[in-house]
Amino acid sequence: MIRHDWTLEEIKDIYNTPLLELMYRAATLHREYQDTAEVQVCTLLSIKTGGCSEDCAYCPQAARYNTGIDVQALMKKDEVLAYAQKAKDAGSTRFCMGAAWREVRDNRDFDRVIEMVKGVNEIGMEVCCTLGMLTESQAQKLADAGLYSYNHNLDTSDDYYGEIITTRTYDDRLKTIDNVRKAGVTVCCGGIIGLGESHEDRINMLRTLSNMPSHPDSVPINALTRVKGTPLEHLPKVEFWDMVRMIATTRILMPGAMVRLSAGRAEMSLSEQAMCFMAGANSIFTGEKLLTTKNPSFEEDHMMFELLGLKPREAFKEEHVHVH
Ligand code: SAM
Ligand code: DTB
Ligand code: SF4
Repeated sequence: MIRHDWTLEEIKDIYNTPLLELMYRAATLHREYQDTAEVQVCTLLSIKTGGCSEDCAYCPQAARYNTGIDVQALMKKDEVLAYAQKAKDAGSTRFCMGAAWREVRDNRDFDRVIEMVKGVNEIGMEVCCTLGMLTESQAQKLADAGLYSYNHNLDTSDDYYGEIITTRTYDDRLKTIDNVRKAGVTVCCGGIIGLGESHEDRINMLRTLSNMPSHPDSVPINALTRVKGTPLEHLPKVEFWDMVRMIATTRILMPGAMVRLSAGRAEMSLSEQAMCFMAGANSIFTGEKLLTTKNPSFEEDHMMFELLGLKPREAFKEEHVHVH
């Protein structure tokens, strides 16, 4: 049964279950609700890199930190479409375009992104964007252009959020997610572990996600990628087992969602990634890079799929309902 009324105590109990038992429970639900032979392959491309006005403490693209990222203007549509086609040829079925923006503005760059959305849609991939905050009418414009999904993460708990970002609020994030839903675009919303948060914060973030009126269609779980020059560069590396615990808990709370093993994959072995799939992950980000940091290559991922007997989930498998 898909629930939206999880209590903090219930989530705590699940999260604190001994690891192998937790994995077994998550794997059982995974088998019940999902096709475990399939993994959703979502290719990321940073279409506008660096120079961001925000202060997200983890982010290499924030202008205020000295991370050595070159600021680049919005990419040309033809280049974006060529990369989307390359991703499709490599087996990817979803294409996510990211921009280092605080929010979308109604300007010529947004018009150009709309054209990119139309173009990727014509290639036959599920189109996703992550462009920062969005108004309802902007979400509607993207929906009309064929946008399938919008990524906007909670990142962490409401309580811890202020330690990580001060230039916009938790409520701003929830509002954007609401605007996306109203436009009939599916929601991709998750978070990051390893920001210095407590277990309680992780549990609280999962409570917010799993008690949404409908669960996000995909939930990215990122391990902090520590980038030199950001305020979080000296934090310890996320323990692999914490990633497994987080993925399994997410799977149990939201059995119908795609749970995405996101940032951090480049530092994992094949056996570690396999363990994440066993624990309920059924989606990954692929691409030559994530946005600016290292990711396994298309070839490496192809080999992993062969080895583990996985196949990419086909595009548009479940028609989502547009509520125009
Ligand atoms: N600027 C837009 C925004 O913030 O919504 C879109 C792009 S932003 C880079 C998308 C997400 O990437 C962030 O919300 C965060 O969850 C994730 N992210 C960014 N830097 C990261 C890092 N160093 N490690 C892990 N996840 C990261
Ligand atoms: C998400 O949850 N993770 C992706 C995507 N959504 C946009 C981004 C991860 C970025 C990691 C740091 C970088 O490559 O710049
Ligand atoms: Fe800007 Fe997004 Fe990075 Fe925050 S996460 S600094 S909003 S690009």
